[in-house]
Amino acid sequence: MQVTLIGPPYSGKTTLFQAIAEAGGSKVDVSRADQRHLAVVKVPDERVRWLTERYKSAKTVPAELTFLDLPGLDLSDQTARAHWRSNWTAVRDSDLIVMVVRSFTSPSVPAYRSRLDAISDAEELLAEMLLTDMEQVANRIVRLEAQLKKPADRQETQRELDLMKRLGEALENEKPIRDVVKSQAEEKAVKSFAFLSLKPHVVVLNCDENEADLPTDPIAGATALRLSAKIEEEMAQLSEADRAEFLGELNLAALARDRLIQACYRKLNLISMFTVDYRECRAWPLPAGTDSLTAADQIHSDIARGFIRGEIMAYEDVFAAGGDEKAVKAAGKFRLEGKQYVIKDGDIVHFRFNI
Ligand SMILES: Nc1nc2c(ncn2[C@@H]2O[C@H](COP(=O)(O)OP(=O)(O)OP(=O)(O)O)[C@@H](O)[C@H]2O)c(=O)[nH]1
Ligand SMILES: [Mg+2]
Repeated sequence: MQVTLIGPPYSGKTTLFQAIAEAGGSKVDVSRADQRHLAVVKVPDERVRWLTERYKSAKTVPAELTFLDLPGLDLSDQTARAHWRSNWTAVRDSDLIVMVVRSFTSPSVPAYRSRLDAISDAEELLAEMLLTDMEQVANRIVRLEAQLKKPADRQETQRELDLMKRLGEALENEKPIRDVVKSQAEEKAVKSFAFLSLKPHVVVLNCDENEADLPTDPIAGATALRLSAKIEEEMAQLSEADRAEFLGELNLAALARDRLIQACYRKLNLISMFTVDYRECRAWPLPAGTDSLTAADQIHSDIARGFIRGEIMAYEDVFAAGGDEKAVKAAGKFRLEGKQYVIKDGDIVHFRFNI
């Protein structure tokens, strides 16, 4: 799963990206602002840490997300805007969009459009995404209308044309495609276009240090998070111990970057299933609603092929019992589930199989 950071110039995308990338243990070269940056990041999860310790697992494999940092999108300059257009392809290839908008004050960093207005910046980005989708829809309509003149597949062409016209109308009324596509058939019909306004998005308000960590109302209908990219980046450079001290001084419970990565994970509708023994503790990212058989197949196709039962315990129950599996069993909280059981976030599983 890929998360892409977009935003106006100098909003702090790369600064935030560096802090995020550090969570993956990867050093990234961000020396060129006009380049794309990519990092695979470990999703922070206290449960994985606890399970590794409890089962003395030799290896830990957390869930991962890929983050992509794109150059700033300057909509105030038509040449820059046109130049940036090729980047939309990368955004289309991603699963989630994080819009980073500036709300920090700094005399040394030029303000986008010579003002500081994070909400307008986010709205402007959204409007640009709708416009980009609209162009795509309009092009498709022209093609379909031409196709309609030919005898083949008229019914299907007409059906798609009707759908595209409906999408076009919604976009003109400033509605995202997400709000229009209802049925599974329609979802399938639009999937290959990878429309921007069909993707989930999160807004990050990059604000001054003293305003970080405050709760925020949704912006333009999207989940919003406040943080200071600068603090995050500085903290990412520190050792674990220094970081804890620094967090304490700033009265912060956790790194905002961790909250952001977790928010992305949730927004992608992913849950974590765990497998754990002395060899390995692993978090498996699964789309919410995944059944046991599909989950087993993720681990190994043989396990799905010879599936017998899933032995399931909830992390919460194991944690509450201090890791004493016998106590969990005695309390009737150890379950055997079939192929259709829907895996829940935090389920610790062991699949029995026979091939
Ligand atoms: N004071 C302050 N400065 C910041 C913050 N975040 C970023 N900056 C500064 O703003 C400038 C731009 O930061 P970048 O992270 O490069 O911004 P960007 O969005 O990647 O910029 P482009 O990729 O060129 O669009 C740098 O000088 C940063 O040090 C912040 O939270 N507070
Ligand atoms: Mg940048």
